[in-house]
Amino acid sequence: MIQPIESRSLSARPNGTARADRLLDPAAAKTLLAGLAREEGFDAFGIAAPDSIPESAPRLARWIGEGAYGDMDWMPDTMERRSSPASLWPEVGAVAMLGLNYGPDEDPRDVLAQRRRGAISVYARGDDYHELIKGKLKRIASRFVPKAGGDIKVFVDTAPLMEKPLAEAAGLGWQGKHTNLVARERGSWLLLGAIATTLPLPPDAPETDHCGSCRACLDACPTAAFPAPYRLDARRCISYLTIEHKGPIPHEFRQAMGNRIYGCDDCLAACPWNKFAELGREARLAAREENRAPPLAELARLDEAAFRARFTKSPIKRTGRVRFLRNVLIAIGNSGMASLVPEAVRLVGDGHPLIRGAAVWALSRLLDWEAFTELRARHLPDEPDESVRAEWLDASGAA
Ligand code: B12
Ligand code: SF4
Ligand code: SF4
Repeated sequence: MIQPIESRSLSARPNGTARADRLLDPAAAKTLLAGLAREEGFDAFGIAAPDSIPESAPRLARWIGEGAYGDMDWMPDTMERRSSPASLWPEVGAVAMLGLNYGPDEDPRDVLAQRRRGAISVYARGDDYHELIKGKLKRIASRFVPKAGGDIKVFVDTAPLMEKPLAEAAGLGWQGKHTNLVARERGSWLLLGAIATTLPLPPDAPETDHCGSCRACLDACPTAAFPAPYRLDARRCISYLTIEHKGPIPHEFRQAMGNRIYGCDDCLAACPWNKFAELGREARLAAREENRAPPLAELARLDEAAFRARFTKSPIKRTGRVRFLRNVLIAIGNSGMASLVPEAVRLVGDGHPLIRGAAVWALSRLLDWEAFTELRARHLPDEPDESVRAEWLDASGAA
């Protein structure tokens, strides 16, 4: 997953120091790097040559041309540099791709049937992997450079680097029809990080596609977000809608969201290669108990301070209370639970229009016509925000 920060790349050596000479031959440097990656707990490692993904640039350009990035404006803004590692860093000699297995200890789809509870995607149930992987990569870099020489930059998710095609080129797995990397040894549950070096490390053989005629992930998607195999329209994806999208959730997707309040794992979990999945070994990525199936009522009561305290060190914190409560209210609207009405009624009076609008929609689904119109008469005349007024009026037809 992502966050709209330009780049998390960092140099392993202090600014201003002269470039280190090559101290090891490329094969020995690769062996050293692979060993350090293993010591830091990475489960997969491979090297991609900087020019190994020539087909990615036109595919990225097409994806952006179609507007599939939604309001993730940093995608078109960085397209040029994202197209290949050499556009991002002309001196790059090789890109090491590293994978961290985060295989869950339960089927993440089980919680989807528990309508008074929220579903948080597997990667977000523990600590934020960006910080975790960044720390690991920095430690590897600081041990590698003094012995092997060269310059180095590390990347986790947010830099303009196409991690999935590079990981495929490095032999870690292949980009499945759901567009994520799948590995024969562990299925879909792998988070990626990258180490770029000026050293010309010998590349690994790319992995080949093992999807065959399967289309389980495509059929599993609740919002039909795949216009074709291997292509995702982020605007329709619940992961994008619940994490990245800033405005109200488009009406078209609200029911399909069910109780998914942060990310979505349906296409990943559907993959038959997960039969080889193993439990993730990194304790900090393991699910916190309170994030497995949190009661929606409990989440709806989080004020700003409680939200920040509950999601310390979690990726959810970066999305913020407002968007998170918007998602919780959509799930409340889908719950069919009259017991959740008081939560939504209270949030109709929230200070933020995104929350008020989602609360109106939830109530339009949970209240009968009489109760809804009575509430509308109380709130609509004083509602200053155009989008919330529209929710009251739209919902009137539905209630
Ligand atoms: C933007 C982004 C998103 C967006 C868009 C996702 C997308 N598929 O593009 C949204 C918000 C939707 C998202 C969601 C998720 N994300 Co995300 N995301 C990214 C990010 C930052 C960039 C991805 C990107 O470049 N997209 C642009 C498109 C054009 O590139 P692409 O997906 O590689 O598309 C390729 C295919 O379409 C293919 N293609 C196109 N046409 C054709 C035709 C044929 C025949 C073939 C073979 C291929 C093909 O070529 C394209 C280029 O290689 C990466 C981190 C990074 N820096 O790479 C993480 C990343 C991809 N996300 C990740 C994760 C974990 C997720 C979620 C699972 C989180 C969740 N549980 O909610 C979901 C999965 C949704 C899904 N099915 O993709 C991981 C994936 C790890 C892995 N094993 O692959 C990454 C790598 C982060 C990380 N460092 O670990 N994400
Ligand atoms: S993450 Fe969910 S909504 Fe997004 S493509 Fe996969 S199944 Fe569809
Ligand atoms: S579910 Fe099937 S089509 Fe989708 S990535 Fe897995 S093997 Fe490929």
